[in-house]
Amino acid sequence: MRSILVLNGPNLNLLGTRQPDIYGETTLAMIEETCARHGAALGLAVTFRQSNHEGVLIDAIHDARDTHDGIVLNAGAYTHSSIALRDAISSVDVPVVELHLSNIHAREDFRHLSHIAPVALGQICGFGAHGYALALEALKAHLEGVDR
Ligand code: CA2
Repeated sequence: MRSILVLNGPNLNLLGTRQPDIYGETTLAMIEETCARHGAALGLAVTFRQSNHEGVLIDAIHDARDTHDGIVLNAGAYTHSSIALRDAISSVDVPVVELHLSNIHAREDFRHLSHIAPVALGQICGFGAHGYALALEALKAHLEGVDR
């Protein structure tokens, strides 16, 4: 069974508690449950993690080299600031789907730049929590060679 790491960055532990107009009412625990269930239906084993710390996210990406076939990454605000995260993705041979709950291109200008996008397989944004299921499907299709 293929193994996918779903990795979430800063402040996403607060999902469902504040700013529901932007990020919805779904909590991160609910998203984790959906990922596990949807992943199982797709034949994927899903490991779910969240950290508020850039270095922890970088370590998780490095560790994925030996343990996971793909990564779904919601890097939160580090998306717009972290060249170190971009370099971490470039340094491992693991496909990454960039994920955002909100449509970052329809928000403030500073959210339009993603340092992740140039080194990601693709980007999914604007579909709320459902984006995680879409990202798992995209990774499965990629890993099975459907999109080649
Ligand atoms: O839309 C997304 O998923 C984002 O990655 C979320 C980040 C934001 O900085 C990115 O531009 C887009 C912010 C996550 C903060 O999540 C909160 C959730 C509830 C309450 C406060 C923050």
